[in-house]
Amino acid sequence: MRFDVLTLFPEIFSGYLTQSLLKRAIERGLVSIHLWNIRDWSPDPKHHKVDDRPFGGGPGMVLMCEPVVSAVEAVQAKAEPPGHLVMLTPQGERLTHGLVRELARHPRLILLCGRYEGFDERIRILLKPQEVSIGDYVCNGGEVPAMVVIDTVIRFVPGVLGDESSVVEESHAEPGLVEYPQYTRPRVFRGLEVPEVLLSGNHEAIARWRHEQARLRSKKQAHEGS
Ligand code: 6GU
Repeated sequence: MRFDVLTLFPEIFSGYLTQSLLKRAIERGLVSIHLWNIRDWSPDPKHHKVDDRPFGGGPGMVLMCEPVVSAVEAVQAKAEPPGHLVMLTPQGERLTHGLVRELARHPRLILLCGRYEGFDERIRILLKPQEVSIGDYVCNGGEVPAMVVIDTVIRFVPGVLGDESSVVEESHAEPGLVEYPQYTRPRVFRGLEVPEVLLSGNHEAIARWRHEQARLRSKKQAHEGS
């Protein structure tokens, strides 16, 4: 699966790209990530301007049509297929497990990251992106949300997770049912012991205990969420 990220700050991604799971997926040729600086498509050769003050007044700066539209069109033309365009914006559709799975069906995603006060409205009209938000809060730009999209989507790319079962078994794959508590060594830490059943070797009992714990946790979360 191929991702093309259009951003004003490609360097934000460098640490993330060299992180283990993603790094391994890239090395194995399962995922490729191409970073593009929107500034490179600025029509202004001197200052590489990409934003301007909003017509009608108001705070902040607005990303201009020309560099953004040119950048998206140029990047789409660089490889086949042109890719599914996703605009990261707090006004977008909320990223859920279901939306992640849908996005993962595309062989190529173009992720358009905004900054400042947003995009000129004509960018939406012309490019008709799918607008995606990662939650009910405002980030300073679309870069961290784009990393969230990549991080969640690649888990659905066959072979990316070492253990094929993980994506199914883990939290949120089963709607409303979250993970059970996990323990590793030591058996006692600051007086806190690992539940006896996990040391029993009784796989059936362990499965039952985990299922019950997961149920209790999802119940607790539902109450906290309301
Ligand atoms: Cl996609 N972008 C920004 N700037 N803030 C957000 C977001 C996206 N999703 C939640 N908050």
